[in-house]
Amino acid sequence: MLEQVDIVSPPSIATDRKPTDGTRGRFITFEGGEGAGKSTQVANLATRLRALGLDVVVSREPGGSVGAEAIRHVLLSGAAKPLGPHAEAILFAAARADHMRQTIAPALARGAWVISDRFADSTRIYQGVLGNVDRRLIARLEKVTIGDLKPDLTIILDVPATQGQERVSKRRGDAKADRFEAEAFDFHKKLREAYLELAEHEPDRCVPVDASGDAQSVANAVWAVVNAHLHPGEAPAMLKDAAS
Ligand code: Z5A
Repeated sequence: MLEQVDIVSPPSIATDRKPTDGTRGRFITFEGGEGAGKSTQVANLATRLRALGLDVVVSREPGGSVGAEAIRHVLLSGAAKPLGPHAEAILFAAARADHMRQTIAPALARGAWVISDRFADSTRIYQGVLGNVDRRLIARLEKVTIGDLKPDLTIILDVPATQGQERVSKRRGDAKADRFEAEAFDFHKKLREAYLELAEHEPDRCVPVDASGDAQSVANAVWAVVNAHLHPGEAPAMLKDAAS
């Protein structure tokens, strides 16, 4: 049945500008398990890029646009959990489609550097690998939501599951765990393995960074990776001009 689905490209989500044409901005995503330090490192990288005069848009998933933030609430509250991982994958994709259209594509088209705290790899790993959702469905959802506008660089922050969980529970205090934080320890261990496997399969785009050290040393390691892959200091003047 899946084979009969006719997939059409999404109506031009600004995919007319390719990553290498020199005018489109750059798209960086952060991935990893809970407590890996994604939000911390996204903020740090944004500060460093802005210091170079670049136009930087920070976003997150699920969320990053009005429609996607509404879906985020449904997903993280656990309201969609009884519907099963297939339905959750579709909801994450619906949120991503809005995020792409409203936030990411317009920012890249004007030459901004977009940094997203999680993106499509989270669906591949959480719903695909851990939720056992058919990978063909995941691939097709990806095709209709992001088209050719793939991240230029994905940084996978890698910490042992115990360390990530300790950070999250320290931050949470007495508050209730959300839908995904509440998963068992084994889930978080498999999550880490799945991300490392992804990095092995897509080494040109996905770079694992040891995130077990203090926030500053991780930030330095992230900065080294971004410089090696995307050379922000040498960004064409037109990309920098977009910030002024
Ligand atoms: N999900 C999905 O299933 N499918 C999808 O397609 C997408 C998402 C897009 C979103 O949760 C959930 O949705 C997520 C996957 C699922 N699962 N969960 N839970 P979220 O957005 O609420 O949370 P998160 O993405 O998992 O991130 P997080 O838990 O907030 O962690 P983080 O962003 O990686 O870390 P942080 O907020 O930067 O830091 C956590 C704490 O550790 C904080 O107190 C920091 O001050 C501290 N920290 C950070 N770095 C360090 C270092 N280096 N040393 C010590 N302490 C540190």
